[in-house]
Amino acid sequence: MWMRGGSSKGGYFLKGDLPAETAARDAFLLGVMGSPDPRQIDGMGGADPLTSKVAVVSKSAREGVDVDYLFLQVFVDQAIVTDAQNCGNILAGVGPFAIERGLVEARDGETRVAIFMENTGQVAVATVQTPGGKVAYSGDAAISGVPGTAAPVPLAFRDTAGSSCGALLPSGNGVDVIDGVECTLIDNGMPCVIMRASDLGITGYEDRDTLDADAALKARIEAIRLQAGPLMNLGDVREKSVPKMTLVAPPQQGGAISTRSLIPHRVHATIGVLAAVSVATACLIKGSPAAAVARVPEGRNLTLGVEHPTGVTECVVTLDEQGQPVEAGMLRTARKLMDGVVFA
Ligand code: NQM
Repeated sequence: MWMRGGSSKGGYFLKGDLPAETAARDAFLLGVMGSPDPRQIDGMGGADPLTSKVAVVSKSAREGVDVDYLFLQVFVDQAIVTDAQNCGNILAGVGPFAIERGLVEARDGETRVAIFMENTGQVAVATVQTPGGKVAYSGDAAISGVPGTAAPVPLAFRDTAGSSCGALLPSGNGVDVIDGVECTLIDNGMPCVIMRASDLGITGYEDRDTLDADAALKARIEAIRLQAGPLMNLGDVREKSVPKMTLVAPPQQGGAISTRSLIPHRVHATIGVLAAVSVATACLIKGSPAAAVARVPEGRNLTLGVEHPTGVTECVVTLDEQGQPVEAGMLRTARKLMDGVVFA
């Protein structure tokens, strides 16, 4: 099934329909997407990392969990398929897909689907609109980066701190200096390196194409990323899609912070779901580059607007009594685009 999940798009497969062996599965998926090729002309991929994504879904044997979800990023112009990151946008389509395929029984009204995210080992809960026991895709919810409105799919995350890196701040510091640039190395669901845009000589309000065309800036950011990888317990990240690189600036649209994200080599049209949660969390770390530019409300249940090139993504972060993040939530939507047979 091909679906839009949040502001991403990709193929959703039942695990049992794919080759069991990893190399054969990856070769099949590269063929499906038409990679490696910058245009992905011979496949389903949309010549953009945001539309070259795969969800592999199966019924879960875990207590209290409905389905297991493995996210795979199929690189556009390299023959790489990686499970080294999670994806909270593609996650938004997993609940509807699981119901459509009969892995989860729908209730009349709405159906809660507990999803084990295999990439990082946490559970997310998606609430899917199911009037009359059927998935509804149309509705009134709007998310930035997607035209029009659709049925809401709220997502709730718990225990995402250190999902891939073992700790919220894997280097043990709120701020590290790499190549003379202050960085926060953080993982609250997505490993991210957060830097002040002004420290890299830009405003942080440039559009996607302008930043994508700046080869010197991208080379400087990649040099920082390769050094951050080992500090974040991610090892050699040359062939990995993490950590994501986020440039921050003061908010301009009433949100908490403005962002431009590289995922990690192309500039994101918006920002990833879990990346937004990680950036929102970084705003709460005293002395960090994000905190220096952010406007953060008071309280323990915080709605933080993360501004990006095409709008604002609102995250809700709940803190415990010690001020540590314990839960995060975000509104997404999803849409079934096509159900059929794909050829590799
Ligand atoms: O951060 C893109 C996306 C993502 C990831 C990426 C995501 C997340 O927007 O949870 O959703 O960072 O590669 O789809």
